[in-house]
Amino acid sequence: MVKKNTQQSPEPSQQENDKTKKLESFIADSTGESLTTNHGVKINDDQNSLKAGERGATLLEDFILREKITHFDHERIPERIVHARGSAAHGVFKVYEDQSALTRAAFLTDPGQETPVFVRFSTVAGSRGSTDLARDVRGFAVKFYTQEGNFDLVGNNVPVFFIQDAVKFPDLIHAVKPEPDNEMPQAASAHDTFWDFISHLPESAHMIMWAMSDRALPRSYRMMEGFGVHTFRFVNAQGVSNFVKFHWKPLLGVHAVAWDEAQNISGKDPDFHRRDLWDAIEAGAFPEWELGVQIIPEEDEFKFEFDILDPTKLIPEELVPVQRIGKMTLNRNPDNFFAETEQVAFHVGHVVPGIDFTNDPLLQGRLFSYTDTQLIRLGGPNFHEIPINRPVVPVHNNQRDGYMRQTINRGKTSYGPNGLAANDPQQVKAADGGFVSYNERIDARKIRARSRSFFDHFSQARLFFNSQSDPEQNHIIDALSFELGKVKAVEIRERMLAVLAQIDKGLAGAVAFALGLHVPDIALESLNSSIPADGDPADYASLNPEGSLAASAALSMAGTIKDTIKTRKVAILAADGVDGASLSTVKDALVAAGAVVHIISPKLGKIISQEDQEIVPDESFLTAASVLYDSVYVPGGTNSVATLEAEANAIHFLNEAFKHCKAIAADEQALQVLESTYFYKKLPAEYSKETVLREGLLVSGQADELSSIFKEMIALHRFWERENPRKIPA
Ligand code: HDD
Repeated sequence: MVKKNTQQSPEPSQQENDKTKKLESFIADSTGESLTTNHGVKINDDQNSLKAGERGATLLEDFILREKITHFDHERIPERIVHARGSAAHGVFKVYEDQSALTRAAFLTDPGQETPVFVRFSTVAGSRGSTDLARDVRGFAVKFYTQEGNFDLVGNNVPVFFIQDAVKFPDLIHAVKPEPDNEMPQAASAHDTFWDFISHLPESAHMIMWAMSDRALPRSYRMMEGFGVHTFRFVNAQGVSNFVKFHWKPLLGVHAVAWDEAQNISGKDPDFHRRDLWDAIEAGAFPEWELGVQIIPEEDEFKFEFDILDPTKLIPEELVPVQRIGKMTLNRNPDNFFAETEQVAFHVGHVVPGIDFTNDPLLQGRLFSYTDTQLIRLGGPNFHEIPINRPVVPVHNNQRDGYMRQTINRGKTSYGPNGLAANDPQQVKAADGGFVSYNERIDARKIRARSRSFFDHFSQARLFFNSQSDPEQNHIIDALSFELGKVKAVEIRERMLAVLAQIDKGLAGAVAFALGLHVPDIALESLNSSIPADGDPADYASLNPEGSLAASAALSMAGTIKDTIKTRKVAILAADGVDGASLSTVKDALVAAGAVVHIISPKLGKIISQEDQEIVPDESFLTAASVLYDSVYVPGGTNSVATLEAEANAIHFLNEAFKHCKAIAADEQALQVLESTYFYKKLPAEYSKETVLREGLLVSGQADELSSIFKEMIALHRFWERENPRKIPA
């Protein structure tokens, strides 16, 4: 049996798989055990150091003290240079149907095979202790423990990247990290060095649109898409290759929070995403994604308006549909954050037979960086022996020794060929599963250069902007106005406006207005500063063709799944004298549909309903905040309503929920609470269901009817149209 967390996840049988069984032998459980030193000596006194007399000096001889302090002094390892802040979970992956026509990767050919996975989500720029709700790209790294070795899909929640060549990665990260003189700001791109760099690098324009969109403010890790970003290859048993782009599609839909809300969450609960993932898994609401692939036959490599090796480009789903080929379910929280989440070592170069690389220059550079970074972060070449990194299949080779070696290799030979051990371990024929690189033909001169096919920097940025709904476009304008507003150097702001003008004149104009500037007239040819010393600027000028696709629905979040309230958090505001029947009818209906419902009252302890029943609140107004919930319900009950009406925190809760465009419902008896809010008097008292589902505000005396419409409202997630007046003073 797998050792469980103190809070037990349901259905433990589902959680046992090859990887959890292997991990089991490393798990230590101190329940009922004696306290010992690291060398197994039982400890009698862990309260006092060894001294010369009761008041005397501590003795150097105290090996128990020395060992304990020394270990403590060495507890920290360097955090990841990027993606330092993360959270992870265990799970499983299953392919729906045999994909052997496309790939020989065994885990994608056998629908009966359940492959264990470990998935780590992360922000990029912030330190380990930074907030989850920073405006940032999110890492989405999946380790598949397959029967042919580990395959790591190290992706992001955005399908493109800032740069086209790995040689620019250190520059990008130096620019976005806190500035080197004063180490500010933490976990934020809203500062001069980032925008200075971006304004000189037009290849980042497309990624910037994504990073300034609501994609950078996910409601939950469980509600994000994931992308492998690069074009990879699938290779089948016959050696036939197809290009492939990987996608993760969340079954709960793709949802975001508002920027003002994100900033507030960062104060109220900087662990918001970490807690959300943990709580959902503990509650048995296992997060699920479908694995999607876009397949591009080898002969179609050059049929697109962009280069499929360029990581700043996506392949619109209208051109190549995403086929959903399998499902991943996360069903177990880690036992130990450091041992698993911190020590897991992902590498884009961990592939299995049937999956191979392309010549994308960003991917090629990544193939070097990931092992190198683990060497410094985990302290030596044996990081693959750390339990979370071990494959579920045996490892045999002639690599030996090094810091912290765990394996005890028997025998005299650690070389091949050898005669003493009959050449063991043996190489493996391709037909028996030996990895063979795809034999791509390469016939080229050795040069430092970039293909002109990589120089269309704006048409997909424009495609993305044009594909957004009105509220999403407004959010991009607001985000750019915020970020550039935080930039001190006016010339950086102006240069960025010139870049934005290449994407969309209206966008540039709106941001310029917010900044109190005019869009400068900087010619397309002079936007790119990423030119070699001997390069002719004309050769490096950006291209900006119109692009034949006007919009792509898949790029907007507006049309995402909106038919479930599973795991959505609902606050019920209540005080003594609450109408217990109205409260429990609504609560029970929401819980039955999978929502998480918390009762929030002026104080903790208990409240007494008008029916004289005790109700235990989950939070008080001191410990809760509207930004931690997706919607609010106010039940009736004369005394409760009177208390809430006079409770400034309750009114603020509602005002803020309204400002952040959330579903709000109230019993008819609670109308006076709503009337104390800023927003209620602005709205008509009577609604049709259609208006309710447009406005996200419902008042009804019928708890049953209210529950059913309220569920539809919560599923819609947000009512962004409310932002138009933008006058809510919460
Ligand atoms: Fe990277 C970590 C994703 C480009 C160098 N990267 C890292 C992680 C993710 C990504 C999700 C965190 C893994 C974890 O949870 O432990 N990186 C990407 C994507 C990229 C990308 C989607 C572009 C398509 N990365 C990239 C480049 C380089 C790196 C171009 C260097 C040339 N990335 C690293 C790294 C990290 C890393 C320094 C830091 C920690 C680690 O590797 O294990 O090697």
